[in-house]
Amino acid sequence: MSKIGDKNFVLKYLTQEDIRVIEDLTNSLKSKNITVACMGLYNHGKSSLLNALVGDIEGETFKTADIRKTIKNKQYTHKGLVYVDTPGLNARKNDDKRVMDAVRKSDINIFVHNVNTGEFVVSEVDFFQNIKRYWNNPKEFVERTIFVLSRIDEVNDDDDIAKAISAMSLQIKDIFDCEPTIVPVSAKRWTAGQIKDKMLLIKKSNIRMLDKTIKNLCDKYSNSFVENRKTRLNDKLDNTEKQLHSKIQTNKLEISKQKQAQKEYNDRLYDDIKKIENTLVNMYQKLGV
Ligand SMILES: Nc1nc2c(ncn2[C@@H]2O[C@H](COP(=O)(O)OP(=O)(O)OP(=O)(O)O)[C@@H](O)[C@H]2O)c(=O)[nH]1
Ligand SMILES: [Mg+2]
Repeated sequence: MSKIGDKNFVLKYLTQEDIRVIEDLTNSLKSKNITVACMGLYNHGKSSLLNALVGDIEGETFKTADIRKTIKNKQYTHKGLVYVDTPGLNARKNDDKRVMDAVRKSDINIFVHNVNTGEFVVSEVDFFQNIKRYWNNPKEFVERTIFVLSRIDEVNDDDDIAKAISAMSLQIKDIFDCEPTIVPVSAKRWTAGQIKDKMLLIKKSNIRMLDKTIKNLCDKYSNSFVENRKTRLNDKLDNTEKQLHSKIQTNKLEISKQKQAQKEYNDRLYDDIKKIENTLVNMYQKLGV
């Protein structure tokens, strides 16, 4: 068996996480669908929004509630788009990892932000800073992300919506140095509009506008999705190679340290033998043997 085919050998030098990421990225190359990942803080309305986007009035496709409902990434395919729902950022330790998993595999992102909190809060900014730190091309993240200002039915004054949008825009520009696309929506109005057959409510929900924005992004970037997926896989492979090289250097250093230590030990032993021999010679001389 070749070394790389030996699981124990691979796990000694690469983490299980590395292997999973490489497998995920390789699989994403085979997929013909466009993946839309939805993310944001706990309870900000991600699952409700996705239900509206896939046309589910009952809200059964993606589970929603006031208590924490989404614990795993869940995906659903609708009209050629794979919508991925993720657990709330910062809700639990492993949740952010699940969100990062989804972003890594997605072609388009929807970042949901609750209008009631005003501008992006610290944990959202931390998430963006992490993207900036670990993504090879952070601007590309903003270009293929739609920032959604959710639950707009809960504010009475349209000025508050405008203020939140300009504050969010400034924050994104500050971090990524590029302009975000921000769409204010209300999943609640969309559901009510559908149930009561009220066009005005549906229009004011802005869900159709969001749907259009997603389709436009799909058209704009359709040629680069496969290229992006390849780039992400190559970047990961490059990083893994660098990681392995650095392990080789560490191991070489360790071997040379051990050799040096062994040499010093041998030298000390040799000195001791010499001392014992000299002592014996002296003793024999004193005894006149
Ligand atoms: N008023 C109003 N409430 C909403 C809207 N969208 C969602 N909600 C409510 O917000 C709460 C959370 O909605 P979810 O869609 O489950 O939120 P989530 O972000 O998926 O939550 P987690 O998966 O637990 O992180 C529920 O009580 C929803 O009814 C909206 O547009 N307007
Ligand atoms: Mg949810």
